[in-house]
Amino acid sequence: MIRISVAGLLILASLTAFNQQTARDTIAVGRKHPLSDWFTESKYALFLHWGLYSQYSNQWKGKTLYGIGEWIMYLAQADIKEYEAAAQFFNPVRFNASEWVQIAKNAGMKYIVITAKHHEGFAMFNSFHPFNITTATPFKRDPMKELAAACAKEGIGLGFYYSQFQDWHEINDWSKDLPKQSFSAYFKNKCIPQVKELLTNYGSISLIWFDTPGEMTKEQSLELVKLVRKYQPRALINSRIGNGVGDYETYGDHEIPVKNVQGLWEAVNTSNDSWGYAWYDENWKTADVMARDLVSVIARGGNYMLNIGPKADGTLPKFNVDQILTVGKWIKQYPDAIYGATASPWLQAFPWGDVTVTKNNLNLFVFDWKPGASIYLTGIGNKIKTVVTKNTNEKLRYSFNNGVLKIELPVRTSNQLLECIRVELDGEPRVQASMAIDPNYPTSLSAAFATPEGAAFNKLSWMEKFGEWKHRTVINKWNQQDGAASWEANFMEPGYYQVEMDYHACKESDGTEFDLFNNASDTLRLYLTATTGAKEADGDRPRFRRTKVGIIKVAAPGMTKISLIRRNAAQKGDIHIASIQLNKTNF
Ligand code: FHN
Repeated sequence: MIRISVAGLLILASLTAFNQQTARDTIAVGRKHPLSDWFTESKYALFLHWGLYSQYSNQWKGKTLYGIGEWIMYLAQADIKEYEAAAQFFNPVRFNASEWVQIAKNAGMKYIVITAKHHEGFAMFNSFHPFNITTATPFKRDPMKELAAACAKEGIGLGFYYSQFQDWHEINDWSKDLPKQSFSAYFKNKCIPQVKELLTNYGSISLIWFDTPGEMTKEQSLELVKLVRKYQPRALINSRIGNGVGDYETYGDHEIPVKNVQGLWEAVNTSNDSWGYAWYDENWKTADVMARDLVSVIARGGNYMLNIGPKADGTLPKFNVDQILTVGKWIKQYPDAIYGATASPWLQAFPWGDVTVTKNNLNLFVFDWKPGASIYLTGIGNKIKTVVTKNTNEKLRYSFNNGVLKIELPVRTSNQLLECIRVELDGEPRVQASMAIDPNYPTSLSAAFATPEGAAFNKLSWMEKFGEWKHRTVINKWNQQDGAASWEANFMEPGYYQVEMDYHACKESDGTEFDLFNNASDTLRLYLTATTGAKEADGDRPRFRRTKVGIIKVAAPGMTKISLIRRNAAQKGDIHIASIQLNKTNF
C-alpha cells in the first residue's frame, strides 16, 4: 500500500469525514475522495491483464483469433467445459512477484492494478469458488498473495481488477450446457463473496478496479461500494463500478483526452494492441511514445495506467519490459515534473510538446526538438525568472513581451528520450489560455476547442480491431447551409499558412463545401471529398484523412478568429471535423 502523505491526525480527521460520506454510500465521480492524495501524487501505474486467457494467447483449436486476448472465450464462443480445460495446463512456474514489482518500481510506476478476475470468470486468487488458480491448476499458488506481499515490501500500491458484471463462466449466451442463472443470483453467490475475499485476504489495498458495469442497477453498484467502504475504507473505486458511484473517472480504453479534465481521473492504455498476452502482437509502443503519452496525460490532469500482458509461464514480454525501464530511467531525471505535477494552464498540447506544472515552475516537455527553432507560450501574466534545460541547467535564450514567451531551442540535437525545459515564474502560473499559431511547427486547431453554431461537439469511438479502441473529438451535425465552428487563434507571425483538414466524410457527403474565414479578411473555399465509400449508416468505423485544402493569408500577428462555415445543402451526409492544421509556408 502506498503511504499517504498526510500526518496521522489529518488521516484520522479525513477518515471521520470519509465515514460521514459513506453514510451516504457514495462519492460522486470527480469529487475529491478524502484519501486520494496518494493517487494525485502517483501519476503512473502498471496495469496487468493475466488470466487463463494468457494460456490461450489468442489461439483456439490451432487457429489464431485476432483481437484483445482476454476475450478469447467470447471470440471462440467457447463452451465453458472446453474453456476450463486450459486450467490443467496453466502452470506459471516462472512467476516471481518480487521481480514484477521491482520492474514496476524501476519503471517509475507507483501502483499496480492486476486482473484478479476478468470476464472469463477465472479467479487468479484462492477463492471459495473452485474455478480458481489454486484449486484448478497445477500451479496451486496464489499470485495475488505473493504480489500483495511484494508490493507492501516495496511501497508500491496494489489494486485488484474485478469484472463484476460479465462472468462468462456463470452467464453467457453461447454455451449450450451452461445452466441458466439470473444476474442477481450470480451477483449474490459469486461476485459479492469474491469481492469480499479480495478485500479481506490481501492486507491493505489501494484501490479496486471494476469494469464493464453493463446493466447493473444503482443498488447493485452501491452494494459493492458498501463492501469496499466496510473492509477497505482507504481504497478508491474507479468509475466503471457503474451508475456514477465511483471515486474517480476511468477514461475510455486507449483514450488520451485532448482537453484538460477536472477531478480525479485516469487514462488506461495498452503497450501493444491487446490487454491480455497475444502471441502474434508485436505492435509495441516504444519508450519515446510511452514517455509522451505519460506527459500528455499528466498535462491534461490525470494518471496514466499502462498495461502489460504477462505470458502464461509468468514472465513479462522482454521488449515491453525494456521499453518501460527506459522510460523509468528517463523519469529519474525529472521526478518533480512528473509525480504530483499538475495540468497545463493552456488546457491542451502545443505543436512542439506539452506542459506540466510544479509549484512556480512550468515544465516544458519538447516532443519535437527542432534545433534552433523557437517555441511560443502566450497569455502569461507572471514575470519570468529563468529559462533553463531542466537536467543540465543550460540557460536558454528567450524574449518575453506582452505575455508572449519565445524560447529558442539550442542548436543541437536532443540526446534524450524527451527533453524538459524549466521556466521559473515569480509565482503560481497565471495564464490566459490561447493557442499560439507557431511559425515553426504545424499547429492544430482541435475540434474540442471550437465554438460550434449550427453544429455540435461529438466524440466518435470505434474499434479498429476487436477491442482496439480509437477516439476522436469532432464537430459534426452541421446545419446543411450555415452550420459553423470557430476558433480563437493567436498568430505569432503574419504570412501565408497552408491549411490542412483532418476529417471523416462518408460517401453521401462527398463534395461538401465550406468557407474558412480568417477574421473575415481572407476567405478560402474548401471542397471536402469522401474519405470512405461507406454510407453514413455504416459509419461505425470512421476513416479520418488529413489533407491540404488551400492557403490563407494572415496580415498581422495577434488574435484572430478562424471560422468554418458549411456552404452547400446538396450533400446529404454529415461531415466530422477533428481539426484544422495551420502550417506557415516559406514564400
Ligand atoms: O472488456 C474489457 C477489456 O477486456 C479490458 O479489460 C479493458 C481494460 O480497460 N476493459 C474492458 C473494456 O473496456
